[in-house]
Amino acid sequence: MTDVSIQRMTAGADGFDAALRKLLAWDDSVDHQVGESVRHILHDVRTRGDAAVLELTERFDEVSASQLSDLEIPRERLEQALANLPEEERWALEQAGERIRRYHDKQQSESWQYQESDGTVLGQQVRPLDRAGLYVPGGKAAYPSSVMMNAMPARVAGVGEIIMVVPTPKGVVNELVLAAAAVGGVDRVFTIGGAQAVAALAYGTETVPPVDKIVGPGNIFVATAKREVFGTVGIDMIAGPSEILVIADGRTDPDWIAMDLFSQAEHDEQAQSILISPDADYLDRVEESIRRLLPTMERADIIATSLRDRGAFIKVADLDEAADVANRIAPEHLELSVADPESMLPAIRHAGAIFMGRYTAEALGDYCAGPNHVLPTGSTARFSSPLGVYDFQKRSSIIGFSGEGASRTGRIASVLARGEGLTAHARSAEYRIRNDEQEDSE
Ligand code: HSO
Ligand code: ZN
Repeated sequence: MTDVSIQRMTAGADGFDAALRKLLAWDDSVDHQVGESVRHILHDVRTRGDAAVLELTERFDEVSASQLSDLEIPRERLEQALANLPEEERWALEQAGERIRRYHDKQQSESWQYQESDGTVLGQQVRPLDRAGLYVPGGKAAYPSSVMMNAMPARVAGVGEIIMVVPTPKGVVNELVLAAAAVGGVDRVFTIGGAQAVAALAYGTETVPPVDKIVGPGNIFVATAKREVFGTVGIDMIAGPSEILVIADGRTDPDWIAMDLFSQAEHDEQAQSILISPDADYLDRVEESIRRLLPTMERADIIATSLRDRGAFIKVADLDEAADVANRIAPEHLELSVADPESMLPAIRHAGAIFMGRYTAEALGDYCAGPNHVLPTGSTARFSSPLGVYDFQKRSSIIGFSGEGASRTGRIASVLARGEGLTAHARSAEYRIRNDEQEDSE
């Protein structure tokens, strides 16, 4: 039987602060060698375009083609992948897509304007990005759900064109990923990956059009490449390993909680699952469930390593203290497995997504609840938010002065500009100042 041990901590006890800091410590420093080779690849693609992408794809994925356009999957092929899925899978994908779209529709932000009494108009105009790039990992980390979670908000935002890249090592194509691209409304798909695909999206090649923002998860090479091209294009967050924090009042079936902890632990060895409860006996009972259920899991080894290396059970005095600890952790996913989650909600300040009550398994949020599953990890929920429609839109300020407004406000600008020693600014404003206070209404 797979052995498992999870460290126990008591909030407020001696050494708790240091232990918590150690638990959350996460080294995301980029390996020097990886940085070097990524920069080399970026430069190569930037200068040699298609030819470099083709060579690198042959080297890393063992896929060869005489021209890059041969690595594009036509849109009809995506629709075909969807149509050919087993009925049940297509149903689930479409249902999830529908729920995700409906939720994201709510995130539309409106342009606005207001008028001042002298006729001056000020406002903000919201516009979608022209083109977004979506990176999808190949192999075992290729999640169709992530394709939808990344594509859907872009589609809802009104992005002009969504370009997806997905490596197909040895030419193996994941049909579910293609089907999810169809549901998510992806426009073009290229079967390229790694830093070379990020470079192609950022700089453009003869065949791949340059995008304005790159989103989606990837391995260390992809993450490093995204960091490097940031500035040339926008990027989403750099996602760390999955995390779940469960606050339990001690009255949820311990098997449910054990499985909720497993559900993120099974993502990878570095994933983090933490349980907080005021009830010490309950922590024992969840541990018993873990011992009994773990051997039944396909990914038992990954789960055991994740729980041993990064998991924790934290005993608190009460639910108020639980909320305090949760805010310090600022988890990606927070389950409030308590009788009255609503009453705890005001105390929660930092969490990517909050799952309310015993019936709300985090796994539903990963697939089909509706909200996005691309969430801030590594305590970054302190300052960032789920991926959303707003990530694919930007705002322009609107400024329109009437003659009277320019005259009045120009006096302010003139004083401030002279204070900064910028005479052209000052005079530009002053030209429009009227000396006679007589009105006209242009
Ligand atoms: N829990 C992951 C997303 C995911 N889960 C995809 C299953 N498939 C994000 O932390
Ligand atoms: Zn998950």
